[in-house]
Amino acid sequence: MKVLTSPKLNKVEVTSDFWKRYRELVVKEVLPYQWAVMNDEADISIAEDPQNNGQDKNSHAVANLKIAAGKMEGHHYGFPFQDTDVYKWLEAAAYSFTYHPNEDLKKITDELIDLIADAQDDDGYLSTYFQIDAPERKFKRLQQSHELYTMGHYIEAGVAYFQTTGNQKALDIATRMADCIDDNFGLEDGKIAGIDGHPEIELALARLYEVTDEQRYLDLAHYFLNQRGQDPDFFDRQIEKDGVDRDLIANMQDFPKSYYQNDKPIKDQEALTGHAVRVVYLCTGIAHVARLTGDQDLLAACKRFWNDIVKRRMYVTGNIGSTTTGESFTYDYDLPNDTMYGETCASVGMSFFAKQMLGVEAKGEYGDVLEKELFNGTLSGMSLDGKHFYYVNPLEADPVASKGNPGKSHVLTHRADWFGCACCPANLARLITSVDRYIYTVKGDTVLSHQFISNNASFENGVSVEQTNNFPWAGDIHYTISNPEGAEFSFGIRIPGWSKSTDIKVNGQAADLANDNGFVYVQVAEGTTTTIDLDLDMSTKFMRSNNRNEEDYGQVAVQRGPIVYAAEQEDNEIPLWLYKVNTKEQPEYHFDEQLLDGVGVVSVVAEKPVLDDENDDLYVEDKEEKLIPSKLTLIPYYSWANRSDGQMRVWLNKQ
Ligand code: FUB
Ligand code: ZN
Repeated sequence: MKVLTSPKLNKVEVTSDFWKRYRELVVKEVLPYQWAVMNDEADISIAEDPQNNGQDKNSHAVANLKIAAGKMEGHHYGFPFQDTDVYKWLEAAAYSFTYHPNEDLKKITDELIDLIADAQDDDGYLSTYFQIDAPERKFKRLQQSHELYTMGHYIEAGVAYFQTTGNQKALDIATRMADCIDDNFGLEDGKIAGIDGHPEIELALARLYEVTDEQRYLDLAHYFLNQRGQDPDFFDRQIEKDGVDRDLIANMQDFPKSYYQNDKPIKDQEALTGHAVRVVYLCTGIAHVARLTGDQDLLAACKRFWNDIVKRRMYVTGNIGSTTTGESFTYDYDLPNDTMYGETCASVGMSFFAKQMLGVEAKGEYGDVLEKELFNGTLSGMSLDGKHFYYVNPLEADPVASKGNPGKSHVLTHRADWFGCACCPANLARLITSVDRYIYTVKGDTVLSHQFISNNASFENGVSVEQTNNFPWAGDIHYTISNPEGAEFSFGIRIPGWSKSTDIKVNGQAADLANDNGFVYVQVAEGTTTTIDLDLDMSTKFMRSNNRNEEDYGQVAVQRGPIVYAAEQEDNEIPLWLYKVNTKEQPEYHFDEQLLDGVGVVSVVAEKPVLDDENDDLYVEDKEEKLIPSKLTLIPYYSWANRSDGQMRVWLNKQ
């Protein structure tokens, strides 16, 4: 008798031109460049590091591992979490093998696994700063040490490397690390009843559990989530013992407990605040563990925290983190555009969170935000040549302001070669090389197609899905779904929040499908081939912000499909703040193949006053302004700062 099985995803081959360009760029430029930088072999300048971390030209990240492995002499250099640059890079490389096998790179990564194994202590511990220069302080200053954060990043890389190459050693390093952490942390006598100041280990252990099926790892992830906020003085007591004047990262102890999300237990937190990347990594772990364990408190918490971020603290581009002070969230609706932070890692982390929320429940909003991040807030973190990066992603920038106002010096108007704290570049690389994992979510007998990224997907039960489109530039999306011998299943397609009218045809016939929480569903029976054609509303829209947000009141942002647009000095006469957009006139749109590697360009009708003379008085009585008809040319936000150094604005004054 034939056993019919539910669909389980096997492989997703990305065929989207947009994403293929980025994914090949990572293989050809980004990975070799970052490897050279981490080996101190690249001729780079990191003098403009907005974090002003007092670094020299070198990363030293690979050298730290060599020293820990006894293959080189010297001291550790860089942040205590410098190892994570290498691990994120390794994870990015691991995913790249699924679409671009590369023997030369594989030789490097296999050798890197060997090096990491050699650097690992016998008990599974691995954090090169402590191994090289402060063994007596292991696990003694967890607020700042990033030891579990660092090992968490390796665990993620090890899992990915094992999954894509079958390298058992890569996974063994990860399980030995997890065992070490399990031996040292927990509520049992003799263990440390503590947590790490930077969440990451939770989401990493959940991933490790999924590949090993080892319950202890899920329990440990659950422990770290439950323990957070149970003992708010834990870090202070450790610091007292370790020595108050011995900060591993200057002044980190001055931040409040909420900065580390350690002021209250997760179940009692209304919203999370503090450091933005910490928040979204924590939320990713909460959602993942909630799904795996069914913990109702965690389920409720991740929905609460999602709502708070998305409804009150997120920029129109998906960026998060309103202030450079502590790279943090501030308060609801505080979304300044020119002093903001919007760290690339925070948008990458928000993508992780959205992916996990899609696993928790089939709600289109999660796919909407994931899409917003993928096409805007994350991609802006890298230049089109793959060798320059943004840490801070502003929505308004002016080189004169960045140079002249210390409060804006963290806002760069061109991307940097590298950073003293280089968390973002490889984080973005691993997101791009794994974007195939962000297209579908399978839940029981339902396959959710939530991202419009052309691909060929195959499932273990013989089901295949071909998705073709020219997204994000065109809104016609086509699916061919064959189900030769699998069980009947439900195929859910996200209807994006921005598409106000969507035509759907099933097998060539117009279909009136109910929108259920942002998805429409088509049943796919055994032995059938089903075609679905979607026509999304790609009209260019003027967006406004909730008017509780003071910064954007009276202004509009331009969006077409998922792409948020920006005006740049390169295309428009400055100052950009003088333009007043006429929102009653429909913007023009065309695709320019030659510009910025091929982008959609929008032109909006505007008016602007004549620029006052430098010798005019600073203040004069207000009179009706004479406005001159004008136009503003806009390019996708993600592609800004790839030409000359100049002003940029997303939010534009409205007539
Ligand atoms: O603390 C480790 C990483 O460095 C964080 O995730 C980033 O925000 C940067 O501060
Ligand atoms: Zn970062």
